[in-house]
Order: sequence, then structure tokens, then C-alpha cells
Amino acid sequence: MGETLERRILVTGALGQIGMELLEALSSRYGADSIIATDIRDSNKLESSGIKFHKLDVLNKEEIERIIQKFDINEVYHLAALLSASGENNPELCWKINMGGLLNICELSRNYKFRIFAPSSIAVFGSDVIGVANQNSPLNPATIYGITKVSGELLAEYYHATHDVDIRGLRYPGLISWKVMPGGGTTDYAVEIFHAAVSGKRYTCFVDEKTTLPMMYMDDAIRATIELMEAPSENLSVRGGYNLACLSFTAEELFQEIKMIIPEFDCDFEPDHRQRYADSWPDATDGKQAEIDWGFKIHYDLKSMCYTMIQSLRQ
Ligand code: NAD
Ligand code: AKB
Repeated sequence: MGETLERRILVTGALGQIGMELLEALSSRYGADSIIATDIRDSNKLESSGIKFHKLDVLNKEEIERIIQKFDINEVYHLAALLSASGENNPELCWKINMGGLLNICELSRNYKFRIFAPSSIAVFGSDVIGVANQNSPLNPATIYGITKVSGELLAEYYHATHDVDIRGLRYPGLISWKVMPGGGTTDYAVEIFHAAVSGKRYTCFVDEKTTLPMMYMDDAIRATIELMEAPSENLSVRGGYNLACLSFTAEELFQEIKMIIPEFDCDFEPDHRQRYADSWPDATDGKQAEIDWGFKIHYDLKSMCYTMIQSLRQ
């Protein structure tokens, strides 16, 4: 697809943490009338935005096809998924949604030739990766969610190599944002802590203070997504999921950074079942390949991210 062509975009799982922010960014870049937002949940949240909304289950291939035909879609951002903590609660459903949905989108792209964005995650890595995960570090995940993400990356590489599907992916780290609460992940503590701090509540963090994970402010993640989708196809050496340069901090460091802005804020640490998922993930990711192939650079550091989160939530 040439970059000057008019975009007709379908977003699945659009009411989630990433979807709601991506819709805003896509809408200001390409126009609200170029976007069809869908989700399995119903919503009237988008009524004033000018973006059309359809209720859609990504396991319903006929209905996806009907929408693709009706609106002549040439780009799909496939965000519908179950995340790590929800996935561990229901592995069968996690496999069905994460793999079934992606397979439907890839199969339809064979016929309709639309470009796909299918996110992967740092959950593709397992505890055999110590410290920093590189693009080619081993992929031995400990969660069913991670297994679906590794399988999704393989599916993407296969459909690209064998069926010429233009599919692109990022291994998002934990994403920190203030507009929509995260949906059932392990990195959710890094968002919940801000909501507690701003509303004057003590926070009980569900991982221990030493837990270090790759993280990123949502604005950087949305910019990475759009930059990747606009990059010339021939520049891309990875189809399943690019590592990104990211932030890396302990839960304690996050707490202390927030405390610098809100000195009365207090937090304690009571690890639950999610500690195991966090422990299986790397501390950081190396994003060299994304920088070489399409020039991605991170803008927010821990300090500017904390400041922006708190200012935005206060407003
Ligand atoms: P989210 O849970 O906030 O949103 C997912 C959306 O998918 C929800 O609105 C949900 O209603 C919808 N959904 C669930 N099942 C569906 C189905 N069968 N059909 C249609 N919609 C369905 O998730 P998110 O944080 O926005 O994540 C989006 C994508 O990014 C996922 O693939 C996720 O694995 C990936 N990702 C997210 C993060 C993060 O920190 N948010 C990090 C790494 C990867
Ligand atoms: C989760 O915690 O499940 C997500 C992710 C890192 O994929 N935020």
C-alpha cells in the first residue's frame, strides 16, 4: 500500500487500554471518518468522536469479512486479546481469542490484501533470558499468554513469507497510560499506582519492590505503532514483533519517583500470583533493530512519564 493512499482502517478490541488512545491518534492523523472501531463489548463512548462503532467478536470470521467488504478496509489494527493475568485464569479462552482472532485476520488478508498490525509482547520471553532481552533472545514463555504471543509471531512470519501478507508487530512492554484502565495484565500495577497516588489513597502493589520490568509511556507506544505501520515494507526485517527501546525500573523506583511529586503518598508491597509472571519476564529490552529498520526512539523517561501521568490524572 503506498503511503499516499487513503486509509480505511478497522480496529479490533478498540475499547481497551491501547485501542482508545490509538483511535484518537489515528483519527487526528487520518480523519475520524476513515476509522471503524469494533469490540466484543458495546459502547457509546465514541458517539461524539465521529468514529463509527460496530460490536464485533473477532472469532466471528463472517462478520469481520462483512465489515471489511462493506468499508473496503485496507488496514487492520488487531488489538483484541486476553492479557497475561486474565489468560492464566482461563488458558483455553486465551488461546481461542488470541490465536483464533489472529488467524481469522491473517486468512482474510490473503484475499483482501489489507495491511495488519498485530501486537506481540515482552511476555514472549521466559526466565532463561536474564536482564536485557535482545531481538533474537530465546522465546520460552512461562504463561499461556506468552505462548499465544510467540505463536502469533510465528503465524505473522509464516503469512508474510508464504502468502505475502503485509503484517507488522511490536513486542510492547508494559504500557502506562491514564485515559483507560489496563485490562487484566501483570504490568497493571504501574498504572494503578498513579490512580491511588492522585486520589490520596495508599497503594498495595501486587509485585515486590525489586521487580524490574520493561515499560513505556503510552504516547511512545502509539507513535511506535503508527511509525511502524507507515514504514516502507521493504525496510522491515522482522514481521512477528520488534523489540523496542524501553524504560526499565523497579516497583520501588516507580513509587519513589511518584513520592517526589506527591510526598504524602504511601505504598506497600504484597506479591500475589502475578509475581510469577513478572519474574519470568526480562528487566529490559534492546530495541536496536527497530531503530535501524524504521528509526524508532523512545521520548519519555521515568521522570517525564511520572510528571505527565500525574498532571493528566489531576486534570
Ligand atoms: P485490553 O484488555 O485493554 O483491550 C482488549 C480489548 O479486546 C478489550 O476492549 C476487550 O473487550 C476486547 N476483546 C476481548 N475479546 C474479544 C473478542 N473475542 N472479540 C473482540 N474484542 C475482544 O488490552 P490492550 O492493553 O489494549 O492490548 C491490546 C493488544 O496489545 C493485545 O494484543 C495485548 O496483548 C497487546 N499488549 C498490550 C500491552 C499493554 O501493556 N497494554 C503490552 C503488551 C502487549
Ligand atoms: C500484561 O501485563 O499482560 C501486558 C503485557 C506486558 O503484555 N501488559
